Amino acid sequence: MKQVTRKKIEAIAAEVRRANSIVITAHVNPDGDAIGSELALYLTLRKLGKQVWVMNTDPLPEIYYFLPAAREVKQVEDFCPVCDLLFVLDCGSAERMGGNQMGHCPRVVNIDHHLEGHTFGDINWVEDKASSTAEMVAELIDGLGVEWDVEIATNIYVGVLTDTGGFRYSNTTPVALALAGRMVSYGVQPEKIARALYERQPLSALKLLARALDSLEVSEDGLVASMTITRRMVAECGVHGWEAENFVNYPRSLDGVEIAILYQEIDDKQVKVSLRSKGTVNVARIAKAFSGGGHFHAAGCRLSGDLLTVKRQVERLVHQMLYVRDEPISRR
Ligand SMILES: [Mn+2]
Repeated sequence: MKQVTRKKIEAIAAEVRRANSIVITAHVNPDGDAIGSELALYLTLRKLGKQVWVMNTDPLPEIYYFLPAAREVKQVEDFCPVCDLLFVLDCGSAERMGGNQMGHCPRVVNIDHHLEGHTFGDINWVEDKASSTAEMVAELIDGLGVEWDVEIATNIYVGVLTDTGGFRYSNTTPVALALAGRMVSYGVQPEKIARALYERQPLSALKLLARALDSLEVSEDGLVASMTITRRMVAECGVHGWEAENFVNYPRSLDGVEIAILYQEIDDKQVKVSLRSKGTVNVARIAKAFSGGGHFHAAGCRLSGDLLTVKRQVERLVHQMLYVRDEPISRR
């Protein structure tokens, strides 16, 4: 372990020792890494006898209901925690927490692997080489000396698994794979988790996928592919509480595609945009330009405006990022 890492973990452990009441939160639209990290830390701090709450501004996607302690996650729209210590996980900026953000917590610890700002915590532990926040939380759990169990391990495993795209993205490092192996040694069953995450689609979601695939658009040079999900499509397919973000993997899977985009209409005024890159374009920069966040190869943001306006805005920026001089970046 690096010296800096050990120092950060020691400092965080000291904060934990001093605190009685602790709130854990993560970014808006929480994903598997955000939730897995929150719940693993929650279970760990409970074992240390702390009063702990997990609070998010957005609801927990149904797909994660199977996670140990998932029912402990509280959704609070006006997030304004009052506690001794606030943990902010997997969240590049205070704005990405949503709600009233910091609330009334004298101490804030921020643990993340995104590249962004991170100046909002009293302790900011940021490792952009970490595969996931879950990987960092696992190191913290070791540092706190709490005994591992299958519940904690399951949450960590899901964090690493989902943030590496099922061990496919470039952040699938030796450390990430070794950690996953270690979680399996604590009783995690990869087959069971893969089934829970990837093989439980409701029929309505598959119908929505068919509609979404019908909307597939590919740029003339084949480098950019996008799909669109309208509210009407969602209503007509009868989809409820289903997170369609993974559909972005279909345009991503096309041969030759560099950037894949999924547009999801939220309401009249808002569109959710998911971005994936297979090559040289940093989609986090695109998302950040629209106050979103993410990583080099996977990022997202929400834009105000109707679908057409939003598409035009995003496409303009994608075009700028993809083509420097006269030729595409990927062909240089
Ligand atoms: Mn993450």
